Amino acid sequence: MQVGILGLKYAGKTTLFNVTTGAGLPVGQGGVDPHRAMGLVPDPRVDLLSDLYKPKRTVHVQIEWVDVPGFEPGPEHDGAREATRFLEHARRVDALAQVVRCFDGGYGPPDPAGELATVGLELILADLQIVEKRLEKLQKEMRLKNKIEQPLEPGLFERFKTHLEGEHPLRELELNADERRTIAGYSLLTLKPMIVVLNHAEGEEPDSDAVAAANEAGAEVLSLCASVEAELSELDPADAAEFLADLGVAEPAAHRMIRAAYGALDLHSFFTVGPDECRAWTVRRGALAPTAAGAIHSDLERGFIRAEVCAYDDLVAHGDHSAAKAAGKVRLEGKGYEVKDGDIIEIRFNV
Ligand SMILES: Nc1nc2c(ncn2[C@@H]2O[C@H](COP(=O)(O)OP(=O)(O)O)[C@@H](O)[C@H]2O)c(=O)[nH]1
Ligand SMILES: [Mg+2]
Repeated sequence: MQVGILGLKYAGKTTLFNVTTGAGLPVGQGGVDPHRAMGLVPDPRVDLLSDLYKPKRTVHVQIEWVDVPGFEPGPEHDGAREATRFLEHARRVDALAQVVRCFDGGYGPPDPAGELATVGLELILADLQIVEKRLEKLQKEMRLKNKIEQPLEPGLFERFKTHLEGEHPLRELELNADERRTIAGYSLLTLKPMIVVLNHAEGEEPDSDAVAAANEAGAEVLSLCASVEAELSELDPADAAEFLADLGVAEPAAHRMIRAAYGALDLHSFFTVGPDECRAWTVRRGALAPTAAGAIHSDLERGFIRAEVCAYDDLVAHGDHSAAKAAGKVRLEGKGYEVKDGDIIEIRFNV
């Protein structure tokens, strides 16, 4: 599962990529190469479980980040080439995180709403191109064979075309499960989940016009100062904690941002605990217990009998697993159980 960090040049994409992955790349280069790396999804719940169990190992979930080359709308032909490059990379990721420059930083007065509109329009035009091509193919198919293999497609793509021509992202549309299945293979950009990261100068407030514009595009909005987050991520944990305490916040803004991106991928976490290892695992929302077991090991899925489940909040409220059990908060669940975010699970299996 990949999240693409995209936006205009000098918006702070590589700075943010360094924060999410610890890659330590040079910033301010306006480089055109994509970078990719895995990064931890910080989860205070895992840390607390780790404090409780003192395991030999603590393991967080990881997701992959792609630092997509920046888009700079310059002279027409150059702009077009840059657009192609950034669109190609955006096409291959599962969710988008657009970074918007709200600081000056010597790059000129920021224009967050304008940046959102520029990038948003590129994504819309790219989708429109795909939709129009597909409609032409469908018309040809109709002429030659007098029938259409995917009967849902013509109506759906006509609807998409109208919507995109109105300069609206497709994520605004309500689609049913059949429609989603029909278009799953087209990697339409404006259907991908998107979060918007408003990148501020230190100590500045979110820009209300930018927030409104991002909300309108159907995106989740977060504000942070990427360069402060970068400094913070380089401190050792004790110094970082002290720094945050001075600011009166519980955790770095980047942690919330990473979790928002993780959530946008439609993923959530369950935990396993014990003296050897406390660990967060990832499953799609809606996944059933045997799938969760399979995330740990294929044997656990194959030989799945039951899952012993305790909600994270219940465990914390009662202090430990045996107290939670005594209070009736540990359940035995079968194959049809839908795993919830924060479930602490032990799989019973037999192979
Ligand atoms: N003042 C300020 N500067 C930032 C911030 N985020 C990034 N920068 C600086 O802006 C420049 C461009 O950042 P970079 O991450 O390379 O942008 P990219 O082109 O989008 O990858 C660098 O010099 C960063 O140090 C921020 O939040 N505030
Ligand atoms: Mg960069």
